[in-house]
Amino acid sequence: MNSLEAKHPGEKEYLQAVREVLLSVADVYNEHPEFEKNRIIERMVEPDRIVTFRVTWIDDNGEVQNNIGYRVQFNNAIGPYKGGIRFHASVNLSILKFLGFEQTFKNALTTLPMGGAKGGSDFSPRGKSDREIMRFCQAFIMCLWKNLGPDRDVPAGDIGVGGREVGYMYGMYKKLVDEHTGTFTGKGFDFGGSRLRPEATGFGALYFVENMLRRMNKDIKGKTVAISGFGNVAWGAAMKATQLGAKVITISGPDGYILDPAGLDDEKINYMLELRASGNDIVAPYAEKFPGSQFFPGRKPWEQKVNIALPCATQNELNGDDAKMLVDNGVELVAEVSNMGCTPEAIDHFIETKTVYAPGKAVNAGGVACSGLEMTQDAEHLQWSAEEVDAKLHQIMASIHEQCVRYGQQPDGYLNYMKGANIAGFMKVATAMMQQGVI
Ligand code: 2IT
Repeated sequence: MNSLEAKHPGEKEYLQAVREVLLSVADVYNEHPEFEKNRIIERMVEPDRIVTFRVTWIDDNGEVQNNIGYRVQFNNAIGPYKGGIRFHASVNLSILKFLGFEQTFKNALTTLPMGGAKGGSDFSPRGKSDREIMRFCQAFIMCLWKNLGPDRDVPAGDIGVGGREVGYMYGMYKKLVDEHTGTFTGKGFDFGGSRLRPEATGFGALYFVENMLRRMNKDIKGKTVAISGFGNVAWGAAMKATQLGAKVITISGPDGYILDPAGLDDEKINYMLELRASGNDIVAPYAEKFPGSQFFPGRKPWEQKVNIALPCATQNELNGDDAKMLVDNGVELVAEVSNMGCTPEAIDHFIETKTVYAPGKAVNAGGVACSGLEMTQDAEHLQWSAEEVDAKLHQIMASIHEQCVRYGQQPDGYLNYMKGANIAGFMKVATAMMQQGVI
């Protein structure tokens, strides 16, 4: 950790993600001297390759715009590089390295053969026209396409990149290689996408939560749920939580959060899509549209008393003070759906108070798992029904939960999901690296 900090000063998200995993795996690492001998940790914490490029495009006023693009190909020990692309003003190398590192272990947990990667740009889709988004996506892929391929590196969406952006990027990719190889997941169903891919991250998270509750002899019906965010992940989570009989009482945006004591229903969940499509990145209009709900500007939903908390927005969105409020208010379960949604202080507080908490790399793995299923469908030139995909998603989430139990069970009966997920993911990648020699 010291040498990594010296080599990459200031990359705080990346160093945070690495520290969490290294602390979790210390014991098993020390049981395997062959890992140390082969410098497995030193090799695992550095990305295999980072591609960075200038993306130049022309806006609607005819002005030339420049952004920075990146692809971090982190680790391909267990399969082709796989992971999303993020378009957000905050994107930098530290954030993409943390995401690529997390993705490597998450993908290992899915049981599917996928390595880890992440990419993106500091391009902000906020307020951009459809044509501007298209031109940017095309310019981005013109810089990156040579590094991609169905058995090499398969991108997908993340924050700021949904079906529309994937369509524009894949369109340009396909034109350049002149082959329909499915080298992108989250594509539209009409050109090789998988059923349920848009819903998969949120649905998978709720299937994972059902497994957690089952172990506690509890039922999700009637539980109150706080969700943060209002993007694709929050949308899928709200829909499945509601279908399973829970009551979702919050969503949030960069401008604040909405409290809706009546709970979200189909109309309100659909309205989340409208809010997002507006491109303004705010949730305040929800309170004007649905009487009985209330907007709290500049605040986070974790101050509400709920049974279940599901961070679904972005990294470090739930800090130590938020964790204290949730625990003091008697929260029964916290499942991180965003990547690294909780700060180290928040996680420490959950573990110290024996609060049931599971990390993003386990809870949100349903998204990339469904991407893996999309790759399989593309490779066999078939498309499966929603029922078939949903059944596989259920199995995969149950398997991830089992892996957490296997490696995370503590002597006092507390299940440390973070430790379980980190060790299970680490062991799979480390074993694959060992078997492939020193490369
Ligand atoms: O964080 C994630 O797992 C994603 N953004 C989805 C990645 C993927 O390749 O589907």
